[in-house]
Order: sequence, then structure tokens, then C-alpha cells
Amino acid sequence: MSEAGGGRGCGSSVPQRAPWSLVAATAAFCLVSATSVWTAGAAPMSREERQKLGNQVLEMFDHAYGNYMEHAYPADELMPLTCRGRVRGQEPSRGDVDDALGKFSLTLIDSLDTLVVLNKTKEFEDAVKKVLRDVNLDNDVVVSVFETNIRVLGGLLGGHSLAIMLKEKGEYMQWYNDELLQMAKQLGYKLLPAFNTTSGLPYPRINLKFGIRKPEARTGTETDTCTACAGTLILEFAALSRFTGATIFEEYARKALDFLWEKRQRSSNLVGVTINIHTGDWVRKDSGVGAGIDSYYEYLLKAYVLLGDDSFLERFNTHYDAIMRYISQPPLLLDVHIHKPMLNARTWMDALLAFFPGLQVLKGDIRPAIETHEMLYQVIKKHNFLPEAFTTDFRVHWAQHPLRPEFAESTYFLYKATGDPYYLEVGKTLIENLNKYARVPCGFAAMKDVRTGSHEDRMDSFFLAEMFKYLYLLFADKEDIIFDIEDYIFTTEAHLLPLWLSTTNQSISKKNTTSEYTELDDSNFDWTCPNTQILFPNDPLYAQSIREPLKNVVDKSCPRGIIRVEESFRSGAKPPLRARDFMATNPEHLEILKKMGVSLIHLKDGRVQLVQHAIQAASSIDAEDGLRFMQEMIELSSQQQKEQQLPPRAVQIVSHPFFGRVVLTAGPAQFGLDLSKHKETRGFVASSKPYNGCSELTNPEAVMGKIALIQRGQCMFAEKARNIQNAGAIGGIVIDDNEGSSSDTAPLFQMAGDGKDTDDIKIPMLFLFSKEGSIILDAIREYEEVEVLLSDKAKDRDPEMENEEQPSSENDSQNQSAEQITSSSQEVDLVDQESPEESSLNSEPESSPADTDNAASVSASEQNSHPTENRETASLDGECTDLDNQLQEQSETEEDSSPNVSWGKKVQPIDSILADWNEDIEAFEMMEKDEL
Ligand code: DMJ
Repeated sequence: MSEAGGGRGCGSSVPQRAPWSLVAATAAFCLVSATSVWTAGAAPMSREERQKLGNQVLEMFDHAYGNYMEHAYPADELMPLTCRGRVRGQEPSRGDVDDALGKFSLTLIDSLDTLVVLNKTKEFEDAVKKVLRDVNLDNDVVVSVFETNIRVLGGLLGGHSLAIMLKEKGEYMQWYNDELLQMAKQLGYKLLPAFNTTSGLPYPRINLKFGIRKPEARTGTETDTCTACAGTLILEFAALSRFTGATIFEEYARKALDFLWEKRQRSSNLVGVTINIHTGDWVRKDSGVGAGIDSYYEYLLKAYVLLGDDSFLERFNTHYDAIMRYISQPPLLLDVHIHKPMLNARTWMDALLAFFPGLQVLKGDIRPAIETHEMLYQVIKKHNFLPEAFTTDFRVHWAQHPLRPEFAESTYFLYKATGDPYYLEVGKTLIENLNKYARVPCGFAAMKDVRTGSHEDRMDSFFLAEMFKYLYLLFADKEDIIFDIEDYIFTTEAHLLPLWLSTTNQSISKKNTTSEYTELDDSNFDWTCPNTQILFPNDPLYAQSIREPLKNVVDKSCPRGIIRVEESFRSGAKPPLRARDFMATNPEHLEILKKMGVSLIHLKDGRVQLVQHAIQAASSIDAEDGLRFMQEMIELSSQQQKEQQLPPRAVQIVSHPFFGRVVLTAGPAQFGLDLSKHKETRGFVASSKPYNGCSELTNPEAVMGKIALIQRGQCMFAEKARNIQNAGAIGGIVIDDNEGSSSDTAPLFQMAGDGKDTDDIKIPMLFLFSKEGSIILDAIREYEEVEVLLSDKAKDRDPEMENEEQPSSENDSQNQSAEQITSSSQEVDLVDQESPEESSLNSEPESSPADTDNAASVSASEQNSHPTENRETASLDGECTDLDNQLQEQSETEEDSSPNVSWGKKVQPIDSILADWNEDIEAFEMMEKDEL
């Protein structure tokens, strides 16, 4: 995006630019100033090192793109574990995530302009020819309108923009005659029927061949869409109109935006996550800057930049003001309710919001951008990647990570705005982590679970469209790029649209709806460049000084709680009672409870119920302490309950040519060696005979000293384990007999025992779904000798073996000591119980229901009558809850335990807590559905 690209100062005259270039130039100006005054802080990075990192990005791109082209093309995406293309209908459905795939060679189209940015002009020319030759936009497939717009329409337009730029330069693309634009236009017309609603908001899905209405369309019955889905069209649609002169596209996108603006909640100026496309009612009234809304805000500001239409800036600033008032709780960004914006809607954040600091840079609001980015970076340092969702105290809430680019995007813009070499170091870490944890022989694989390091057979097209662009640009100097990046704006998928479009074909009527009904606070409007003396008030360490107080925000979460305890120590007052210390038999504790408005009710079944009536507390501070105590109690109960569930395990293929790069998600067993307590088990694999392992093995010599592969079915898991153990196996992997099953699409479970004593089983046993299992079986077919590692978390790769293959810089990063890995694993274990995935880690017997202890839930009150046990819940020690924010989160994952605690008047009732919990589940579903 040129607006953060650096180079031109504010007020520089660029003839083809309209007045909005003032905004475009804003951050550029920041860069120039900041770079020139930068004298201290993080050590500057030499040109040589930046070039080295840039080259590393190029090599990584080649690895991803090359493998896609070789093994997947013309399929939409590469499946990097099985090294083949993902063709919709030929793989088990992943639900709405698959709606991005339209059998139109998605990854190739999404990669077009990346090729030019990365200076691969020859490859670009070839790629364009392939698109023109092979891509069919008329398939009988139902696709997401949003995804098709940002990835395919955006990809074609980005390709066209750079194709004409290259043609003009006179060397490449001389044959080009707007063919990509013609395809874009064809696609644009295919998307238009989606807008056939009274509101003008588009249907979320459309059939590329049959549209919406026709019976063959198999879509058109949806009533809801997400705000981002309806509000992220204007850049591509306006560009299409202005490139072609066909005004209809821009008109439709504007109409949808106007409708959303009309529907904003008038007192808070916020929008909800989901809206009914027919009635315009908010279906989900929670509001944040992440999943479901994110790019709606992004497009308002960028539409102003690209189209020079003031009303978009007015709208953006009005929303931004509301975001900063209610959602921004630095360094956090927390969803709130649109009608009650002081009330947090949840206490976890999703990974998509990582784009927001980048947008704040564009807006010129650097301080909160630095703060949020720093917080996100610390989460990344803890888990190597940003998990899909994490709580306000930075525990993993949803452990997946599909190689999203948002954080790299913000890192790039922050570097451009501040010139602080710290952001180059951040980029270097991102590169190292990608190579170390996500790189597989056939591309880069999404993380199935950032805690175990296991992979998913998935490499989304946005990884090529965005990640490599931002990383490359981060380290590039102006002369490393063959065109002036400042003449373009980045779409949400990082496709490049030329800024000169603002003055071309401006026939669309501008509807300024803002002034009709709002009195706008002009002080919030930046019509001119922010003064960098204010952004960086004579202080070269400005960015660092903002980051400094946040240095330990993740490791020492919940500063407020801690401060409160410290304060009370200082003042000599007693610190508030913590749930983990509470003893129902301690009279002093009961007295404190009373002061806090918490009463104890002894239930007939022996349990103790806690109820808080805040109004009965002795003071508002006591009421606050009571609320915190209740929240901690719920958390404690949930923690203890979940501790009885085993987290997923990892099977890592360590032999040639995988060298530990392929990590598969495995289900644990409730019997046999506990891999979290013991060293991992490493060995070659061998199939057992009989394959189901249900009787004495006939090939003991083959499995002796090895890890036996056994097929699921026909007898209990424990029986299989005994049979392979008797044959001398050192471990076992049970592979699902359900063909096509995968941990991508089915909830993982733990293998239950047979209801009898299983202490005789000493070897570790893990379960793999069929798709993951077949990766090992295929490897045996191909390489015969296949060695695997069974563990609770992927281990560092074998540096010796890696040396044979890896470039040296990568090896450096891989020489991390085993102790480091172990200790980080222990740290991560603390959060192992948190994700929704794990709540679905059910216990499953092999063929008949077996006795398991896991079902037994322990009530909060029971736990807390046994203080010794409670103290053992060490994981709570370093954690606190953010009092104001965590109320609902406690309930999100504790359906079973919550009935043990009743809430008084001022506290959210259980029903509503559960309703919120359901809402959160829906939020996740929606997130998957609408935004990948
Ligand atoms: C991208 O496709 C776009 O950036 C979109 O706006 C949100 N998410 C993905 C990548 O995470």
C-alpha cells in the first residue's frame, strides 16, 4: 500500500492524485521523518542482512508456489501434507471453508501480483497465460461472494493492474490486451445476481454457473451475512467499474455500504457481526474489529483513499471513534454489544484482528497500533504463531493457525511508519517460525494446533497472496521493487490497485448520507497530514517507549489483578481472597465471603453452592472482589474439570525426506505410557499382522522394537495394545478404518480402556484418523523405512539430518536446544485445556462403551473444600482474570460446572451465560463460514 510505503512527504505534488493523496501520504510522511531521526532502540539491521532475509522470503515463496504448480495446479489449493491438489467434492467437505474454492485455480489467481512484487516478472507472464488458457469461471459450484471477490476478482484486477504497468514499461507483457480485465468483468457480472435483495446487501453465496434463483443454483435460501462479507466489495467493484467504464459494479457496492451505514447502531455508532440481508436486522449484535467485521472498516478508509469520496472518511472516522471508545482497551481489542457498548461481549480475541494495527497506521494513530501489535507479538513468541483465538489473559482459546498474514501486514506498516528496526526483527522471527514449524517437503502446512505443532493438510491461497508480499516488502528497499509500490493501494487480500483510478470514470453519484443525521465531532477528522512531531515528539525512542510497559504483558497477564494485590500489600490492607486459597471450613474466609456479598448454600447432595449479591457487599470494592472471586471459582472448577481430559498428541515423521517437518494430530489413549510425563517414543513403524491387531501377531519379528501400525475396529483398543506389546512393539498407532476421516473434519477423541485394569499396558498408544494415517502408510510405500516420534508436542527437528537439506540460515534457527523446546512445551501445557477443540476431545471406546473416569465432573465447591488439591492447580498461580472482562468467558467453556455457582442480581444469570456461550460457538462457526 503506497500510503505506508515511504518516499513522498505530505503535500508532495503527484499530478494524477486527488486530494485523498493527503491521507495516502500520511504514513509515508511518518516513515520519512521517523527513519531520519532514528538513532537508538533496536539495533539497525544492515542492508546485507535485509537482503539475506528478502532472499529467504523469495526462496520460501518458490517452495510454496513451486509445489502448488507442480503438485496441485490447476486445483484451487495445494494440500501440502499429501502433496496434491484440493479439488472440491473430491475431499471430505470442510464445510464453509470450502466455499472459497470455485474450481478456478484459486491459488494461481491469488498469486499473480505477488509474482511481480517479488520481481518474478517472467513467472508472472507465464502465470497470466495459464490463467487465460485454463481458468473457467463458469463452474457449477457454489462459492462465497466475499471470498470470490477479494481473492479472485481482486487477484485478476491486481494482475491486470501490474500487467498494464509492465506493458507500459516496454519489456514484458507486450502482447497483453486487457484479457485479465475481461475475465474480471465476466466474474463481476456473475456476482451481481447476489445483490438482488431489497436491502442491496449481497447473498453470502452464489452459484457461478446458475446464480441465485435457478433451482439448480443450490443456494439463495440464506437470510444472513456477515458485515465484512457485505462491506468488503467497494475497492474491487469500484476498480472494475473505473477500469471498464461499467458503473454498475461500483453502484452495487456503494448501495451495500450505504445500507450498512444506515443500520449502524445509532447511539454507539457500532455495527454487529451478522445482519439479515432482507430485513436489515442485526442477527448478531456483538461488535469488534476481527472476524465478521474487520475489512468493512478497512474498506471504508481505503475507499476514501482510492476514490476520494469524503463520505467514506466520515463514516470511517465515526466508527473509529466508537471503536477507540468501546472496543479498544489497550493493548486489547475486545468485542462489545452494540446496544450496550460498555459491556464486553466476550473475553477472547481472534487472530483476524491482527490487521487492525496496520489500519491504524493508515489512519495515522500510531500509539495504539504499536501497543496492540506488541501484545500480539508476545502471544506469537509464546506459541510460535497467533492461535485463531486467545483469551484476554493470553491463553489459547482456539489452537489452529492457517498461516494467516494479518500480523505480517501490520508489522510491515508499522515498520514503514516508524522506521524502527525492531519490526524487522519481528519479521525475521516470523520467517524463522514459518520455516521451522510450518514448512513441509511439499509446501507450508497450516498449524492444526499451535501447542502441539501438528499440521493440517492445508495451504490457503491467502498465504501466497499476502504473507510473502508483506514479508518481502518489509525487507526490500525501493530499488528492490520494479515499480513504485506507492502508486497502489492494497486490498484486504493484498492485491494492488492503482491510485490513479480515483480520477478515472468518476461517473458514480456520491451519496453523502452522513450529515443527514449525525453531528460529527470534527476533532476526530484528519483531513490533513498528522504532524509527525506529535506522533514522534522529538523522541527517537517513541515506539520503544510505548512497547516497554507492555514487555511482559503476556507472561504476566492480568496486571490489574496483580496491581490490586500489590496495592493492598503496600497499604497494609489484606489482599483479596483468591478462589484457590478458599476453604469452606475457615471461619475467616467465610467472613470475607460475607463482606463480598457471597453466600454459601449447602445443597442436599453435599455440594456447596456460592451465590453473590453484589448489593449485599460491604462496599463497592468488596463487591468487585466478590465478583472476581466468583469468576476465579468458575475458572478453577473448569480448569480442574478439564485437567482430566487429555490434550491431543503429535506423531512426527522424522526420517528422510520429512525430517520432522510433517506433524500429525493424534488422539491420546487413557492407558499406556503417558507421553506428557515421559520422554517421547521414537521408532520405525511396521504394520502388524493381522492388521486389526485383535489377536496374537503373526509377524512379531517385524514389529519387535518398532512402533506398530494397527487398524481400528473389531476389538477394544486395549486389546490391540496388549497384542502388539506382547509382540515386542515399543508403541502403537491405531489408524481409523473409516476411509477419508480426518482430524480436519472430525473431533478428536481419546481411546478409552476396556473397563478393566490397564496398568499392564506400558507402551504409548496414539490414534490417527484415516487421512493422517495414510500419510504414514504412503510414506512406507514410498520410502520403506519410516521413523516417527510419538510425543505430546512436536519436537525440534534433527539438525544433523536437516543439514543435508536446509539452507544454512534456517539451520541456525533450528539449533534451538532440546531444553528450550521442553520448557516451552511445559509453558504451553498450562493452556492446553482451553480450546473448544479440546472440549471436543471426547473419550471413545473401541467397540463398546467402557468405564472411564473422564465423565466425572467436579464441582467448584467440592474442589475448594480441599485446599491441598486446589493448590496443586498450579496453572492458576500465574494467571489472573481481568475482572471487568472475563465474566462471560468463564462460562464459555464450562457448561457443566456453571450450575454449581449461582449468580445474584448484578451478575449475569446462568441462562444468559450459556446463551452467550452458544453465541460464541456460533461466532466460531461464523468465523469459519464467512472468513477464512
Ligand atoms: C484474507 O483472505 C483477507 O485478508 C481477509 O480480509 C481476511 N482473512 C484472510 C486471511 O486471513
